[in-house]
Amino acid sequence: MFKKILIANRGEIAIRVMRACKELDVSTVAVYSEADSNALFTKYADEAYCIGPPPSSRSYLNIDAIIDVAKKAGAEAIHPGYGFLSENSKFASACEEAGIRFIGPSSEVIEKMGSKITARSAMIEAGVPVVPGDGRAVEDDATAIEIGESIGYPLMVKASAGGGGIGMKVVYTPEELTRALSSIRNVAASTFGDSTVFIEKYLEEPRHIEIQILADSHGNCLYLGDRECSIQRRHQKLIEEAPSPIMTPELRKDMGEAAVKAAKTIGYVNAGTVEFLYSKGDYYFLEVNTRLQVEHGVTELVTGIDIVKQQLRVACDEKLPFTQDDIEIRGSAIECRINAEDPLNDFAPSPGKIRRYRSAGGPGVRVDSGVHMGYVIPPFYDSMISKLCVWGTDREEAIARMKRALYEYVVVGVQTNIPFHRTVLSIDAFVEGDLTTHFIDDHNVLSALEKIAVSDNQRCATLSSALEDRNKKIAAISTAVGSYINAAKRHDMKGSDE
Ligand code: MV4
Repeated sequence: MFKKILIANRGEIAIRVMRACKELDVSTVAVYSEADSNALFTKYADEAYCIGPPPSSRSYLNIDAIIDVAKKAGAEAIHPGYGFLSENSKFASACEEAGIRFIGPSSEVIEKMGSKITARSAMIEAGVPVVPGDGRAVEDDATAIEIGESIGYPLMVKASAGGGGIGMKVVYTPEELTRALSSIRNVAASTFGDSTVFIEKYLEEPRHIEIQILADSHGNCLYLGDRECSIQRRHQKLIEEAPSPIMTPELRKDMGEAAVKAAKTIGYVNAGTVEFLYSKGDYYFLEVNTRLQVEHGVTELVTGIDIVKQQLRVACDEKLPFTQDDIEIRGSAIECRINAEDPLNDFAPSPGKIRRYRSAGGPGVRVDSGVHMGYVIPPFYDSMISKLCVWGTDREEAIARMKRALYEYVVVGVQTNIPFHRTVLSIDAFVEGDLTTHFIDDHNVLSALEKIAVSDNQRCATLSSALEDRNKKIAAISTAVGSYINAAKRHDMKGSDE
């Protein structure tokens, strides 16, 4: 095992990786921006180095500065977390050239999967189903119209370098197609520096289902089951779960084996995710995420496997300690991403000081966070405060636990999307597992949310004013126990016989 690694990330995921290091007795090196000098992850690390000013372009994306620190500190490997440089093939190759292990797949694999056209053709080669379409780059309008005719409308025009919902457009008629092509080309050229586009059939109300894979450098590759991530807003996932409510042992085996075939075909090593769209009984390859994902925790809860520890093991060429037959899916896990954002103001980020904070706990609850009471959320990065995960023996218990955990969670000082989660969990279609990527629009979640958010805000205001008055001690206790203390009916039995 490595003696020391650098974590090229911040917040909860930096802590998540360092927790695995602590258990494996690996020393940790943090890098941080000037905005994060007091953040928890810098204190959790054994060593921490400031690498630049707050904007990520000048700190968390500064490849040279990070490699310099790794060399200076004697780190043998770098874990990139998610986001930032995690899927940057230039970063992976810079590590390789500096003699530092990149904890992830090779730079070639990252680069190959970064192009949707290359990824798509690799999947066809592996025999994995892809969305009906034309895998070639579209050069001119006449060819596009021909391709459109053969696939049938509606279509989706996608940038080959696209990601995060940027560089794609739905097209319903041939008239719209030419305009969509040039608009996506322009967006792709300015955002990704690559104007290559291709055309696929548009799937109207799919589910987003992904397979977690794990591969070592000895040719062993296995799948750790599935996750469903259909509940998302503007390409931001908000609720994820494992397994998908529609999953059967047969479908899991089918999709899992497809994902493993895909991974073996491209020479994948380390943890990764193969994303699929699922529609009307069929599944179609979408893309490969060559990193540890935000939602890996729900897979850990249902498999009992610590994915980050396995990432470290396979990165130093150890063999996977289990086979596919050892992998069992037990119970059901759900994750709600708790973000500092205002659900009553179009989910605008709500940075600032967390004045009172108490996370949920108790049976089956896992919270991964990088914050604490008194912490000031900086405005420069994403707005995630924590990942609230629950496990239950079945989906019904997991939902009940998540509702209970959301009830316990207290955050005062910044707005959060907790009311959003409470709303979704109260919708019958969610409870029935009837999910699609259009769930939020289809079920009027945002209008139902308004009522819940207003009443939650009142609860927070009561708690927060109690904190200001002379009765500080009681207020402190009630924060420690949670705002729900205000909801309890209290009876004084003094003087009665019992
Ligand atoms: C699609 C699609 C429907 N048909 N491709 C969104 C992110 C990008 N990586 C691919 N995406 C989609 N591709 C075809 N041919 C619908 C989406 C999509 C989506 C996919 C997964 C999760 C949420 C989504 C929300 C809107 C659209």
